Amino acid sequence: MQMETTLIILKPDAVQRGLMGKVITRFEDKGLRIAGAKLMMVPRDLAERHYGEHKGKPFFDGLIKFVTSSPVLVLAIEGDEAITVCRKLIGATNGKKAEAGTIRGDLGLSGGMNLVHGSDGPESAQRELALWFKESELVRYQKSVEAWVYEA
Ligand code: DAT
Ligand code: MG
Repeated sequence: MQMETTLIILKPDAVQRGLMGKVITRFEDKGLRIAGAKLMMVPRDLAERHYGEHKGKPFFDGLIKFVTSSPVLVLAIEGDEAITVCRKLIGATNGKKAEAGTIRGDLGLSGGMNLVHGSDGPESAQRELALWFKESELVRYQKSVEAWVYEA
């Protein structure tokens, strides 16, 4: 097993559309564990640091405006290969192109307002978790159902 923690953000459109429960359920149903959660308005400097790799791109200003416009729900999610598994559950960037069965493929039609962020690799996960959570805000525990999720 390769236990990993990944940074997931339910973006303003997910919160405003009342889809938080549905989206969290996707991750829980998969067998993943919530290790941290907070609802917050995103300060502009945090949004810019989080999306730093996209600075200078044509959609950057709109992206920052969008993620700072209304609250987000920030999650740390744990599980075997959680980073890749969550990216698969989330689906391709544009909701119109994302496969049916994925969160974006089932719930959205937009390229910019695409409901969920998920770290795209181990380095991003580490960097993003450190940006959004203090170590003391991450809760380490086991769920007894995991005995029925993972083979011994
Ligand atoms: P992802 O969120 O799938 O990792 P990304 O890292 O390439 O996608 O881009 C970050 C976010 O920026 C993405 O979730 C939505 C927005 N974005 C990306 N490309 C865009 C585009 N061509 N037009 C508008 N928004 C875009
Ligand atoms: Mg990305």
